Amino acid sequence: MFPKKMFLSNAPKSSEFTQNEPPAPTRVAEVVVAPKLPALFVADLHLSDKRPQTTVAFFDFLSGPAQQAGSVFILGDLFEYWAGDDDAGSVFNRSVCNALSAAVATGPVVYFMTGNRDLLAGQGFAHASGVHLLADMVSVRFEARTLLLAHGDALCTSNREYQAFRQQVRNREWQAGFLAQPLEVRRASIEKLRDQSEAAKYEQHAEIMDVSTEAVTSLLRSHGYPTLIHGHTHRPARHTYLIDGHRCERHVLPGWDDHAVWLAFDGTEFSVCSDKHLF
Ligand SMILES: [Mn+2]
Repeated sequence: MFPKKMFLSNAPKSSEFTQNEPPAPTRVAEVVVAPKLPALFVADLHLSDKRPQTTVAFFDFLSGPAQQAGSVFILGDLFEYWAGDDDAGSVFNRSVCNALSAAVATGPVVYFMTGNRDLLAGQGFAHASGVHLLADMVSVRFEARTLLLAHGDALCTSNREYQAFRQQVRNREWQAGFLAQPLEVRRASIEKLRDQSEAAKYEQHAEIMDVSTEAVTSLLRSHGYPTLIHGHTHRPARHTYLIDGHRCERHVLPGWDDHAVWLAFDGTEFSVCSDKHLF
């Protein structure tokens, strides 16, 4: 995540982009009905040309386990950063899009929602990669069970400064202003901010970097007590809650670090899988 004040200071003033219309709203699904099973869930791969082993693990995942799946859900932060859909042409990003495209052609339906790192991935990315775009918070409905999917950062409500920043960078007008800058300028801004963000993390208390129990409880209650799956916090776990007499689960997806790791759902049971166990 980017520190609020630095990111905002790099954005153009609104008067500088009044000539530009905000980008067209990206078409995203808020409900997926009965996707093909088994379904695999991944998040927080943080792919970049500086993490070649993780990138290879993702390509092997796409050409291996994903080919046996009915659907793959990528719940945000697939990329370490994405400076805009005109960034799809860089050598690295193109290689990831091509790998996704090849996987989709022969295997599963791949769904993607943005995280805080790749927030600007939209229709251009979807066209280049063959993925279906999802809203951040999507309901996946099976006959007897509903899964609620999110990146997870919206649930970290104890971090008020971050939530204010999140709201701002999701504003279409703000995004139009940022995207109006040349690609190289955007890349440089994000690189700089990412370094500062890494340093800033150590100043935060551990609790406010995690999801808030109140936010999770409220969300599960308002959605009819589904099973929640999210990433972002890099705190993999399977939590259970008893809310209003209903048993609910929250699966937190792990971040990737050189190896592929995913959650699999066969329609009844969940299992955590990793490429470490394949060889
Ligand atoms: Mn994240």
